[in-house]
Amino acid sequence: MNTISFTQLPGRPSCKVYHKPGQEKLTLKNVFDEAQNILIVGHQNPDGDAVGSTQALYRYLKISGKNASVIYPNGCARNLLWMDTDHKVRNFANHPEEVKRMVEECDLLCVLDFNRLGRTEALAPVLRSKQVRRIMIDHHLEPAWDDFDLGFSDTTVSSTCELLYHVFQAELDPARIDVHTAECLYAGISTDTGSFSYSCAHKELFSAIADLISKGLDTVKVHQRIFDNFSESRTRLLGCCLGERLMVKPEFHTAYMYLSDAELRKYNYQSGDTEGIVNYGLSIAGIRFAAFFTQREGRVRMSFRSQGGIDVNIFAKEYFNGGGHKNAAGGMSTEPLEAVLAKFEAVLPQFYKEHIEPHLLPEDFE
Ligand SMILES: [Mn+2]
Repeated sequence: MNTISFTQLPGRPSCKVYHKPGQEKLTLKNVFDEAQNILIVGHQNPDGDAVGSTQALYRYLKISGKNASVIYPNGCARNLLWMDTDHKVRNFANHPEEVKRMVEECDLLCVLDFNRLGRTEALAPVLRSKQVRRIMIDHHLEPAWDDFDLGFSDTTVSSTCELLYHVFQAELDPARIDVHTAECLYAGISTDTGSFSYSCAHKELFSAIADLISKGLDTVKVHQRIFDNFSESRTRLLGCCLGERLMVKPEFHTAYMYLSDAELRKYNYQSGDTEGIVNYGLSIAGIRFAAFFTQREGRVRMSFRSQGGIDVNIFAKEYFNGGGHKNAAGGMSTEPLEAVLAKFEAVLPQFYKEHIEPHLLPEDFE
């Protein structure tokens, strides 16, 4: 068996740096210097961290005089579009031929906020077919190292945007971070931490934000653009979830919500409208595991969030073809919504019995 060896990002021992065997001399700076046409890729259903990190790197490369573009497998939420100031982002679902041509013409692929090409779903075969250097910068568990020539992986950071900030410091030229780059980095950090409510209790994150503020970042402005920018129908959709679709299982410290495709249509669902809704489950006293199910395009997508020792990465992997982080993960099923919900309730006792020791449940904060 081949063992993979890693180096560390200077100054950050928690960030593993991977080099494909034989390519140990590659540095991020050299790779960018040698590339003419850089394509930056986000994951399926790009969230605030995906859009923030890809747009921040795009901006940095543009300021560095590089020709760069950003693509996503499908569209992002309306409240994230302000980050694409050049209106150059293309998504594969709406512009398949144009995106194929962009992949064909690039000489470097950079993937951010995911760590295996499969996360781009329908776009993955297009990316795989292009023989070109691939770079990965990400904070999720278990990267598919073989997919990349050079990889930066730190699972202790709040977000890919936080990691990208550290990569700028250690490997690139932080003086080129301008106000807009700072805004994009902050957008990813604030969304991936649920507005600084989880994964954010480390001083390095706040030092980074202090530095971004010194570059002109207005945190209030970014917060309003992202969190106070929903459509009326999205707010009513949230009301439907909380009022009519909330199930609480106190014996398992669990709450879940679900939406069928009929309900999504009723509330004029737009991409990104269900982002963050899962977290409301955790706002109930005593609830440590929250799940959210949406039925769309013949699939049920799931978001899992937890607190403390409840490992939803294990849960998502074991029962719902998914994964992610210990306290935030996702899953997918092609079964009908009713069957998925029934399975969820059925596997809870088993999951608790096998994976949750009573002492791992965090104490109530009363
Ligand atoms: Mn992220």
